[in-house]
Amino acid sequence: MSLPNPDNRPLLIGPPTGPEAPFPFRMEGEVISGFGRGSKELGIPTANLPVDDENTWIKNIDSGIYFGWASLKLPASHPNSVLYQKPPTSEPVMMEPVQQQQQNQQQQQKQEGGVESAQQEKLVDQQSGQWQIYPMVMSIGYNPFYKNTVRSAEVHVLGEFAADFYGVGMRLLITGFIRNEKDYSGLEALIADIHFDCEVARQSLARKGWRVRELGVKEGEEEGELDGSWLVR
Ligand code: ADP
Ligand code: RBF
Ligand code: MG
Repeated sequence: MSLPNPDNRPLLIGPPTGPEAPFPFRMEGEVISGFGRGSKELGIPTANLPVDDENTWIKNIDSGIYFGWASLKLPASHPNSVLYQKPPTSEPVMMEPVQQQQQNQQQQQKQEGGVESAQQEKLVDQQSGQWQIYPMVMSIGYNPFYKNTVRSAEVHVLGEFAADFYGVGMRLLITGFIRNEKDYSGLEALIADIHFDCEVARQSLARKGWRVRELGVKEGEEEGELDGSWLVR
């Protein structure tokens, strides 16, 4: 793929051997609502993390655009979860009698239990989630283009999601710094730069010194050498 690159930015950050000190950084939080500016409509949804006073990491990190790995603890009910099982459709499906009996029982229990058991189910669902790793780009700072007065931390996960994941636990392994935040004369230039950031992350992280071991080996690839165990613990 060839992207417009008017500023002649490099596509690879750092040496092939892997992240350089002080990287990698670790961060963790639950995905919250952001500014609601319609980043999703621009094709660049960003999962926001809380930036409060207790979160000392955010105070101590320079503003800018970073890249690395994100891990999401997707509940089994999320369509992208590896544990996800499609809900029964309205079409009649053939079922084994025992399975049918169990399902009827479960449905009845749900009706009898009311709100309390629905909450219980949500809790169990969140606990039963499984960490899933994706490459990511993130922005930390004041978004000069929007002149924010509060500092934010937002992550664009490089993956396709069939549903939102607000409230889900997210862990980050930040492997490097891409660039400073910029102001732009128009939205298009901002979007073009973000698309380039995504490509920088994809290509930089594809190198074996930067790929986390926990992703396993894909055909034609060497095993990653970066320790990502914290992302799935
Ligand atoms: P908000 O202003 O609430 O952050 P966005 O338009 O930035 O709204 O959308 C962010 C939400 O979109 C995330 O919280 C997440 O639930 C969902 N989402 C879907 N795909 C992605 C993705 N690839 N990266 C980040 N968030 C995504
Ligand atoms: N906002 C800025 O004002 N300046 C930037 O240079 C900038 N770079 C970004 C890079 C990435 C990878 C991401 C995910 C966001 C960036 N943002 C930046 C934040 C952006 O303005 C915000 O996500 C908007 O909501 C997008 O419409
Ligand atoms: Mg957002």
